[in-house]
Amino acid sequence: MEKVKETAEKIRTMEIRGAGRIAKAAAEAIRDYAAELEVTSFEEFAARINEISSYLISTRPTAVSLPNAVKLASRYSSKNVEGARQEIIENANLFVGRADKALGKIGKIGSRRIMDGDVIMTHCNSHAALSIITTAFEEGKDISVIATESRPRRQGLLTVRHLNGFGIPTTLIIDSAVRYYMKDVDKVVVGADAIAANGALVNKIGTSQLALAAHEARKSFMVAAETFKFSPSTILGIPIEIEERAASEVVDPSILTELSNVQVKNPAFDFTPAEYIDMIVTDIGIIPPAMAYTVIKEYLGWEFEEI
Ligand code: RUB
Repeated sequence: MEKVKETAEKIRTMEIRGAGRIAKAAAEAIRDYAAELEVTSFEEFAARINEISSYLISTRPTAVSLPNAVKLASRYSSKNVEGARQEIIENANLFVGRADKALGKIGKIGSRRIMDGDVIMTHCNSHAALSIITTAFEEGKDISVIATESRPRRQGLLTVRHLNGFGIPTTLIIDSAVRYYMKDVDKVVVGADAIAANGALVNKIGTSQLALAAHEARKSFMVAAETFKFSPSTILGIPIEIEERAASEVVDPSILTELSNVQVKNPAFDFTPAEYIDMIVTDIGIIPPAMAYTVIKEYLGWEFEEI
């Protein structure tokens, strides 16, 4: 239990962050918990796995990769403890292996759409988006990147550090400079925390303004998303919850004590409508946003009663 709590805390405090890494960490936590779980009955085993699954899912509400990973990892059909334990270990390992492979596939497929000389704008810190950019560069394409700072947590600093490590020429800008620089951009490449059944994208707050500016300037807007970022519950009409984070991430709380009429809002993600998205690069190929429903039904293998 202690190890799961540690992982959950790291996800909550964003020491582990980014939808893909959150998913992998949760699958590994369930696997390790199941492997060491000491119980006296199968019913107790099932109840403890359920409890730990809900606990992990509660850490961050928006990234659908988290409940998807937990569901895929904690599946079992055996009706005895040892059988179920082995199934969970195997399913969790399968998920982690597939997640790692998916990043490579997205990089390979997406990089084919990056041309020599392209200037790419990206937002926040997405390993899927970075996989496309670094693969294109390693293929010998002469590209450069404009990366947003991504207030308030400044994940853009992680992105520029990553790109610098590859030797990719990179410009760091503040979020409000996105439209100003769009004229210099050829393609926007961003990641995903969730993709709804109607093809709408949920990603770091500010993503929709990149999409809007790209649309206005007729620049291509590409999303990099593993299939486990697609949201099954949106088929049933359950909306994706946007995480609201602490005001202290935006402004020093001592300033607010003097300003009794002021409140701070800090949504961590926003929605980009499907019509602003040119393509979604997934591990099963490039798809239009209109195919989101098919991905959920065909590739996530979700049954309606399971949702
Ligand atoms: C991170 C974020 C990323 C997606 C995709 O938000 O919005 O773009 O999670 O990342 P936060 P990846 O920092 O709040 O977790 O492609 O690495 O899964």
